[in-house]
Amino acid sequence: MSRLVVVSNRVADPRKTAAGGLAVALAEVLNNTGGLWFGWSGKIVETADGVTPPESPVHKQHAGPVTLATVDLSREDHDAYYLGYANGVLWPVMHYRLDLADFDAGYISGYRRVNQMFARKLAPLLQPDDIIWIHDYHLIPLAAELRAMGCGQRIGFFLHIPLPPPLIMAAIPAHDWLMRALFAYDLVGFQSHADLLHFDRYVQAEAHAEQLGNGRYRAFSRTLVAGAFPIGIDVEEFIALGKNPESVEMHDRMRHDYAKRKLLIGVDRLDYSKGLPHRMRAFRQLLQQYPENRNLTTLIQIASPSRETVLAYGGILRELESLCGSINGDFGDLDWMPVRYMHRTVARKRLPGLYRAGHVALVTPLRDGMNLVAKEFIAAQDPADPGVLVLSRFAGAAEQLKEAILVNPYDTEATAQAIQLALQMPLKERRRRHAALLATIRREDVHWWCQNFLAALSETEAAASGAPWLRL
Ligand code: GDG
Repeated sequence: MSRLVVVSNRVADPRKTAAGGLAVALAEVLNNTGGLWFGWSGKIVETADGVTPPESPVHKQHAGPVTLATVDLSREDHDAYYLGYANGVLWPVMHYRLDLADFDAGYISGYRRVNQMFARKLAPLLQPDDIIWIHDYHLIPLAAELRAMGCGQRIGFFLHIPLPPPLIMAAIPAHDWLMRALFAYDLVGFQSHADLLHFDRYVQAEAHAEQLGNGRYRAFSRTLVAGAFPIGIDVEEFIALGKNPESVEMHDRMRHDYAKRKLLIGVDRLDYSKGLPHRMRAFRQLLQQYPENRNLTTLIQIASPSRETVLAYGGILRELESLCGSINGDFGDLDWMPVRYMHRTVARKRLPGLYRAGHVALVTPLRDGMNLVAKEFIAAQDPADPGVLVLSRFAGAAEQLKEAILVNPYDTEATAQAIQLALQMPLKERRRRHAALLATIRREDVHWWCQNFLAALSETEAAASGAPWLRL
């Protein structure tokens, strides 16, 4: 059996239980095959102005049969690659937010430099029959860099975030370079069929790719397979997490403290793609349009800190604080605060209890690759008395979770109506929808996702038989 090599911007220690669903799933596959996980260590090496820092050595650590190999980044590389190009250009554009993109011409050279450095450090660690799985928008050109160094192994890529329609993608000055870099992979996976369709339209229009059937595309003298592989969660692990004392205590305390009220729950990284201000406006509309909810409904919004050094994130924080303050000021009472907003992270072992205490979850991103919170909320519910999921139609998860109440988060009134419907939903209907949703996330869980992707990758034609890769 081939060894699996996973590459992602950050590497998680598979032995630590705090790691999320993705880390757990990848760790499981890595544990089975005895694999290597390569990425950035999270450390930034500071150097004096004008001094070129020495290149980072590879730090190796063994976690059972898995080797974790990491490299540090210099401040300059981190700022251009991670803050600049990945999170200042690719993240906003791929979430359809051209208005927030910072197309500073200097970022792309840092992005490329770090991908080249990753390739230089990774190549000597590779074995001829390794299967390599590269993750996410930070590392799009990594396979091209590896190919230019002569790597002929099978290489797959999974994009965790959306791929926008061709004309939005085309706003990135180097979009053709990025798309060409994708053709260095043997398999490219997207979260949803919508993303796959955008890829199909892009490569046919901009790269004149030939469609060979069965998801195969030919361009730049290379053939790749593209497909939709919606990521799931480890449902059984999440259900088990919900039985731990911290989670049970969280649930009981919330239901006790809010005994007279219905709870709406939102759990998101504080990110402009998650639609938090739109959600607050819909909640305000709910209180205006359906005054019977006043004093009887509380929205608990966790907005965990994220990428605080990226400029665009300061604005969303201030906007959210101001909206929550004004809702509480306008509608609150001496014994009722309509919105409890927390700009902090809740311990993972408490999350299932928080979700289970919710009568309704508000998962209303403006655009999202998948959205795992929606799936975690379903897994955490009591099947006998489940809460209701209000889900944005713009989350990748909406393609699978048809029994949620799907909303357009830009439509404040319709979203308020949907929340009202969720709050009023009879038990029988809640149970019916929840049973169907739980069956879906169980069937299409994170292990299904991993296995499908790796099976599709091992079925691709070996890259070694393709044309030699010319440096981009
Ligand atoms: C990217 C894509 C795609 C959140 N707050 C807390 C907390 N979380 C955890 C959730 C969940 C994860 O973070 C968030 O996952 P999402 O899928 O919602 O979103 P992104 O972070 O944007 O992830 C996304 C995903 O990659 C996977 O491919 O679905 O579309 O953007 O697991 O539980 N965890 C803890 N405390 C918090 O306060 N412990």
